[in-house]
Amino acid sequence: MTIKIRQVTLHRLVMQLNDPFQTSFGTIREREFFIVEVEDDTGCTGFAESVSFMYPWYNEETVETTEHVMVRFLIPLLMQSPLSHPDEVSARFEPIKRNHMAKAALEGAVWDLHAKRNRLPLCLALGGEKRQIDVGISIGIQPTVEQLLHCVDGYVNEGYKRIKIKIKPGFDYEMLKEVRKRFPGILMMADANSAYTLKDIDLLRKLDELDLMMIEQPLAHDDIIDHSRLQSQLATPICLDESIHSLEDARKAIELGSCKIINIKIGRVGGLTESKKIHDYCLAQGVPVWCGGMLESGVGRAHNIALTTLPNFLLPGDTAASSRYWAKDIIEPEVTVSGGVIQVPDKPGIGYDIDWKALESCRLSKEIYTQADIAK
Ligand code: OSB
Ligand code: MG
Repeated sequence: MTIKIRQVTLHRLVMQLNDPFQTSFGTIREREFFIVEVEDDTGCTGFAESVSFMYPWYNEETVETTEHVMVRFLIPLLMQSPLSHPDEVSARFEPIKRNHMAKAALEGAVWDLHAKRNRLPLCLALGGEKRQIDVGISIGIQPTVEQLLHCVDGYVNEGYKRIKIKIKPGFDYEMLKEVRKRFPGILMMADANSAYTLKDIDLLRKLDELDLMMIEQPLAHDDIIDHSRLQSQLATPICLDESIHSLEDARKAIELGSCKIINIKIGRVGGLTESKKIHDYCLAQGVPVWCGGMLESGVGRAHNIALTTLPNFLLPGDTAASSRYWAKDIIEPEVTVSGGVIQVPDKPGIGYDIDWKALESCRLSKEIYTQADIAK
C-alpha cells in the first residue's frame, strides 16, 4: 500500500492548564502547540501533536522552530514522493539534523493515517500487545510540603500506580522524606530535570534512604559521562530523559552504565519508529522503559497510550487522565484513568475522535500546505 500525502494542515492551538506546572527549569501555565493533520490521496486523514514548548527550556526546540522546520523542510520532504510504510518517514527526514519534535509530529500523523487505512488500532500497527496500561502521575514543584502531601494524597486515592515528584536544589531530600514518611508503601520517584551536578553527590546519595524507584535526569541535559559516575555510586536506579534523543544515545548510555531505566518520549526521540527501536534495544538489554509526557492534549496522549502497549514498557508512565490537565480536552471521549489503569481503545488509528468544536475553540490559526504549494 502506498501512502501519498497530498495535504498537511497545521492547527495552532493554545490551551490553559488547570494548574501551573512547575519544574526545575520553569513554570508552564498554558500549552501552545500544533495539531498536525495529514491527508492522503484517498482522503484518509491522520493526526498527531507537536510537543515543543514556547521556551527552549526543556530542549532547544520551540513552537516557532517546530513550525519553521516543518513548513520549510519536512513537509516538502514528506510530500515529495509516496511512502510504502510510516517507518520510512524518519529515514526521509534524516538529511535534516535534530529537530526531533518537529519530525515526530509529522511522522505520528502518518502513523495514525496508516493505521486507519489498515483498519487497525495504532497500538496493533506498532506491534503492541497490552489491552490496558498502568499509569502514574507527575507532580510539579509545590509551594509548600503541606501542599505537596495534599496533592500526593489525592492522586494516591485516585489510584495512580506511581507518584513522580519534581525536585530542585533546596526542594529535594527533606521534602521527599516527608512524603515517604506519610506514604510508606507507594511507588515513588523524583525528576530533577537536570538541576544537579556531581558536586551534589552527597545529597544525591542521601536519596538512597528513601526507596525511590528511580531518579530521573539528575545531571546535565546533554550528559551521559557524569551520569555513569553517579550511577556507580548510587543504589537508586538513574532514569534518563533529556539525555536520550535516539537509539544510538540509548546504546551509549546503557553501555556506559549511565542509567538503568529509560524514559521514552516520542517527540524527544523523533517519532514512533525511533521509539520502537529504543524499546526493542532496551528489551534485548534487560533495561525497562516507560513513556514520559509533555503535558500533551488528548491527541499526544493517545499516541503515548498506543506506544505504551509494547511489552518492555514495564513501568507506569506519565500519561495521566485528560482531566488532570484540561477543563476540556480536544478528543472524544477524553482519556480516563480508573484504578491507575487506562483501557486501550480498539478503534482504528489513535482510537479517539477529534472534538472539532473543542479544538476550534482553542485554535489560533490554521495553515494548509498542499503539493501545489510545495511545487512553488
Ligand atoms: O521531565 O518529564 C518531564 C512536563 C514537561 C516537561 C518535562 C517533563 C514533564 C513532566 C510531566 O514530568 C509529564 C506529563 O504529565 O505529561
Ligand atoms: Mg523528565
